[in-house]
Amino acid sequence: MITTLGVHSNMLGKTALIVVDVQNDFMETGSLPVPSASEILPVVNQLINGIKDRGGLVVATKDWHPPNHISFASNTPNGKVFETKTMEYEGETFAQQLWPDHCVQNSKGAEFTDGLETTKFDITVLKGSNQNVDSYSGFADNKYFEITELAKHLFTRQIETVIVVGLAADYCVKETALDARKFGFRTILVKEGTRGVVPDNFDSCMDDLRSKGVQVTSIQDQEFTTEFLF
Ligand code: VGL
Ligand code: ZN
Repeated sequence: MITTLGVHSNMLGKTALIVVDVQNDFMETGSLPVPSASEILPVVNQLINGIKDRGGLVVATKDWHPPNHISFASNTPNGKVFETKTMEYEGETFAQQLWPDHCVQNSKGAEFTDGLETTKFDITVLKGSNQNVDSYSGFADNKYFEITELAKHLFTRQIETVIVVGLAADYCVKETALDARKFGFRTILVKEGTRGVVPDNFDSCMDDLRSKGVQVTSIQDQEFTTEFLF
């Protein structure tokens, strides 16, 4: 690994960027559109290049559902998109929000969106593949039946700081950031690098994350760019 002298050298290699679910189905023309999703792309790419150039790890997640997934309204009798249903699996009862079919394994909608710097990704973590339980976080399913290999990769690399961006702010980005905190990482969310399914809830979502120990920052913040980008 290349190291440089000076104030930045203490972070080299210790930072991971997690790019959450920047997939066609979450873009404006996708099946589960996040308003203004494509606006995040320049910021996400800047972070991918910046973190990568400085020896950090770049990880992407993909929502990766089988066609019969529990979260699809089409798989629940009388299920309506956006309503919440009570589900049961492995003796646990839980609320499950219903969604349009999205990110079906190997479909076009599940592909990373054009314009994303995917060649820089070190690792892609798939989630949501268990038919019976949803997985918003890149670290684990919503009921913690199983964790993904994401934490193992971060621990193997002795990552200390995790920067989270992607889609959607109010679901998968939020839960990924909260789990990053729970797994012990300093966790930073770059607000220009994410958008919410429900834009009106964006500010309260950021407040909630802050109250739980996630640092919410701006790509304009000098302290942030000095530490991680330049
Ligand atoms: C997501 C809803 C359902 C997300 C994934 O990536 O935020 N939201 N599946
Ligand atoms: Zn999903």
